[in-house]
Amino acid sequence: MRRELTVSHWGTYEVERDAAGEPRLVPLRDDPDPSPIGLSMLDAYRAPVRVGRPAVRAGWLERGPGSGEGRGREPFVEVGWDEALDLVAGELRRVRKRYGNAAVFAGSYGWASAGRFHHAQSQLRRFYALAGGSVTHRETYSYAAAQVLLRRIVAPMEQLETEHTDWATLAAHARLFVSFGGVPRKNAQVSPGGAVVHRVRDGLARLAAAGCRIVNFSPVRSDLEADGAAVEWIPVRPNTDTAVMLALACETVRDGRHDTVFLETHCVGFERWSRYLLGLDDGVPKDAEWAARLSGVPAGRLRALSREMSGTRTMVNAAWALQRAEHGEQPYWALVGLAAVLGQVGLPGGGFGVGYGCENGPGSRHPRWPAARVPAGMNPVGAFIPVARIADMLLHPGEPFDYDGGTHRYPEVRLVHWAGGNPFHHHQDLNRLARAWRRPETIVVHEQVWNAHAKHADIVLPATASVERDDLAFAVREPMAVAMSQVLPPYGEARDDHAILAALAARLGFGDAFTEGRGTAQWIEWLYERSREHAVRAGIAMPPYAVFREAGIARLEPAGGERPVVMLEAFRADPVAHPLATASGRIELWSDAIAGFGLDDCPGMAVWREPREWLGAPLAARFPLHLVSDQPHTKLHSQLDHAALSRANKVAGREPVRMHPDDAAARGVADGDLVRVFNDRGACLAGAVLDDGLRPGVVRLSTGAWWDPTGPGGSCAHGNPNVLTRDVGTSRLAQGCSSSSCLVQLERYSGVPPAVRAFEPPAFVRRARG
Ligand SMILES: Nc1nc2c(c(=O)[nH]1)N[C@H]1C(S)=C(S)[C@@H](COP(=O)(O)OP(=O)(O)OC[C@H]3O[C@@H](n4cnc5c(=O)[nH]c(N)nc54)[C@H](O)[C@@H]3O)O[C@H]1N2
Ligand SMILES: Nc1nc2c(c(=O)[nH]1)N[C@H]1C(S)=C(S)[C@@H](COP(=O)(O)OP(=O)(O)OC[C@H]3O[C@@H](n4cnc5c(=O)[nH]c(N)nc54)[C@H](O)[C@@H]3O)O[C@H]1N2
Ligand SMILES: [Mo]
Repeated sequence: MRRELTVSHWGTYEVERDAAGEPRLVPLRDDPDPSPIGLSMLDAYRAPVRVGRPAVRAGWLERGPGSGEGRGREPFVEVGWDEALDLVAGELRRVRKRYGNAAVFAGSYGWASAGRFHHAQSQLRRFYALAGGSVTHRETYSYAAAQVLLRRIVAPMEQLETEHTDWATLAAHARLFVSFGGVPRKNAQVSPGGAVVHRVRDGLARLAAAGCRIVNFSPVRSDLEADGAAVEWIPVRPNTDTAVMLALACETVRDGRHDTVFLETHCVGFERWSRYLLGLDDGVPKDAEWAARLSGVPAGRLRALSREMSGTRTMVNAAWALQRAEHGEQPYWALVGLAAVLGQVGLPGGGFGVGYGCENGPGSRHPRWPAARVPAGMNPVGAFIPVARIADMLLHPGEPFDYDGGTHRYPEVRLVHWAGGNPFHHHQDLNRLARAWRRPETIVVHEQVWNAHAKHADIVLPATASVERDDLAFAVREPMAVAMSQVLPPYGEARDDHAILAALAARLGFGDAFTEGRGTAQWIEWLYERSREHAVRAGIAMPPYAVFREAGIARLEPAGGERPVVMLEAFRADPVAHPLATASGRIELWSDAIAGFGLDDCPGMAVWREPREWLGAPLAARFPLHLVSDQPHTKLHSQLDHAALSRANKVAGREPVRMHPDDAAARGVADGDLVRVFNDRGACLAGAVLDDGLRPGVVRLSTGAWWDPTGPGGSCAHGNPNVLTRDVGTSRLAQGCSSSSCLVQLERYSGVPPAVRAFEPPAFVRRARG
């Protein structure tokens, strides 16, 4: 009998059916540490907050494009599919004819769902390549600063991320593992495209069992918990990691413990960077005392750690959260610089990590090979934005912005088309985004649920969930390909993104080009066969499609077995034969190119620059708490916030905000109290949880609570931290998001608690008679 499986970013699940055929999900038996996030998935995808029918904002239907001030306020009118698709096709035709394709934004950032074929962005990209193009985005919310920086100074982030030294090699060789921002198991629940085997718990346990010492610089103790190990927790002040790393490098150099040979043969720019570290030009040595004042970490501990690091095989790692901050380029450049000074880059167990624990992938030994994707085609429109500059684009059309050494202009966007992402979850300063969102003439959204993103659209097209589709799952460095089976019928009238776009393409005259005459089943087989060809070239044998479909799973085993992975091993062994793709072919501790851009907020080497919002800033007098808005452990971003697991974690019906007992006592707040978190940008309600595993002065409100601006004065009644975060680029180099640099104040909420309306669909009305 055919084995039924379904795949989500947070895990692979077997489908069991009772006598009546009712499905139930259980974790894949090969998974040693399954994530609970998926277990309440089936119920959640049957909840009434699903979008069941196409719907159009009443004001848009009556008055046509424009009238954006009604978004998020006006009721919706449900319409049939044909009418909805005709409206979207008509709008696309109108806007393209009148203003050209550069007036359409289909950058549509977001995680959507696992599954290669039904990946919403892939489908949308393909659609717009055939439709004459659209404005798109560059880089990610996850790690834009690292992406733009690292390719210039060491190697592309995408390469490094999939090339982390594996856990077994670390256990065999590393004797000291120093992490900034931990190795959070909560985050390693996910792999984009589908986690299969969760390995971080065992990886850390193995490291500890082998006697490797583990040190965690983080405002949050639980960011690094290894079974069977005493982890040293150093509660660093948020956003000061750069200072700590500079000091660790400075102390090493000052003592002459640095690896002069490695710096000579594999790096450029050490001369200049060491002058900065030692303070030869500015008179300020970036030593342990200097860093202690900024970071709150005792100077003695930093000096001792620096000695331990250079005498031991050491891995230094940084979470991505560090670079989602103002000047987020700097901690990553300093991390690479510190590893270069220690001289262990490319050795087993040594060097640097750029995200152990951020996802399940880093540290895997399973082979990396390029599985096939839906062919994207070419987008002829050149206009783009750095992904996190969406509100700037809408508010400042035609104005210039800097990015990666160039100056570009924001396009004038009239139509926004989004599928598979939730800007009303992911963007900073949501009140500002909502203002920007009034500007376009028309906003079309494919959504599964009536979240704030759907509620702020003009035309909402109901999309199926992954459990409602057959598909094919492959994720980077996961050990298996999985045949996904449809577990549930589509909710209401929901359709697959592919089907929606195929119907639009047919209306616009390129239906056959979009589908290439293939149905869904044929596309899935086509993707499998293309992937199989790639696999064979990488030395991995995969079964014929029919066998795979029946078995549900194909193991991706390379001929000759899996091999240890050591990041930058070949470059280390022979930097002449295997140069890096940087301008010099080496690690750049000084970059002529970046220096040449003349950016005051990102000069030619790793430096300390104060963010505008951190605990050392003047603003801390009014807003004395640093907000950590990390990834939620009970969901993926905003996805499944309405499911049982996430709801069970709420406090007083709101997202929990964790704070140190001293900070709570100073404000008269008790565990379980409703509190108001606020700054000049906005406010939200949240439920207090006291936690001595936080650095005092730091509060932690994880992301993902659906934005619900129905609280007092338009505040969020539910606890979305992005009403508080600042919408500013990391620097003029990368323009990434700066969600980690945010100051707030908090008080006990004594008013009448407003109801949480986040999970209620909008109001619907019948069409006005005309
Ligand atoms: N303050 C703060 N903000 C952050 C971060 C932070 O650390 N702090 N992290 C940032 C990061 S790293 C990221 S990656 C972003 C994440 O931001 P997003 O990826 O935008 O967040 P999701 O909630 O996953 O949004 C996915 C949306 O797609 C919908 N969806 C799922 N599957 C499908 C499908 O098949 N078709 C369609 N049409 N829709 C589908 C879901 O219902 C959901 O609304 O958030 C960023 N924002
Ligand atoms: N369960 C779950 N897992 C996820 C996701 C999810 O939504 N849910 N999202 C996924 C995505 S899209 C991404 S990009 C990754 C993100 O991976 P990360 O960026 O690593 O995730 P975060 O949880 O934001 O941050 C990790 C930890 O860094 C710490 N931190 C914050 N600021 C600082 C600082 O200034 N200094 C130091 N030293 N530490 C700091 C916080 O305590 C936090 O717990 O996670 C992925 N994993
Ligand atoms: Mo991300």
